[in-house]
Amino acid sequence: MQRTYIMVKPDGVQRGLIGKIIARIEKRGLKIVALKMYTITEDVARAHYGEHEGKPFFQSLIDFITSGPSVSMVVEGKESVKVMRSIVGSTNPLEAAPGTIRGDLSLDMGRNIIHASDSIESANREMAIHFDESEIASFTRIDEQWLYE
Ligand code: IDP
Ligand code: MG
Repeated sequence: MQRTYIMVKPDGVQRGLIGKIIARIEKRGLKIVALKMYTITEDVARAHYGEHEGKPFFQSLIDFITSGPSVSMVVEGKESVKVMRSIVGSTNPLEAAPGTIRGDLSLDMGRNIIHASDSIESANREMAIHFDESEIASFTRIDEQWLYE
């Protein structure tokens, strides 16, 4: 099974959307195997968004992501990277399809409430930034035999 890294960003936390977002992930059948809330430090934020260093929005992105608590998760399941990117929707909420998290719950590129890793390589890199391996649980959900053939 594949793992991906998900973050409810500070705007999602402030707007009281943690539960709604987690419910969508769980309902799809994906399994949350790690979860914690903390305020990301500047160093962690720069490592997490390293690929965007030098872009015009980089500093405001760092300021925003460190501005308050966010919720970090590891989500596991069949093709979880691809499935989570499709549940999350396009980066620009104005282009995100209705039914996606961003398309239903946000309006602005800089306030798009959730992060999801864009590849298996990014997922592995981001999980290692935010979690120790010992913080990631290994268990079977009781509905797994009905989720997978
Ligand atoms: P993603 O979150 O859909 O993977 P990325 O291109 O990796 O999108 O960008 C990371 C985050 O940086 C986005 O979620 C968004 O919050 C912010 N961002 C990306 N491009 C812009 C921009 O052009 N203006 C403002 N913020 C941006
Ligand atoms: Mg990205």
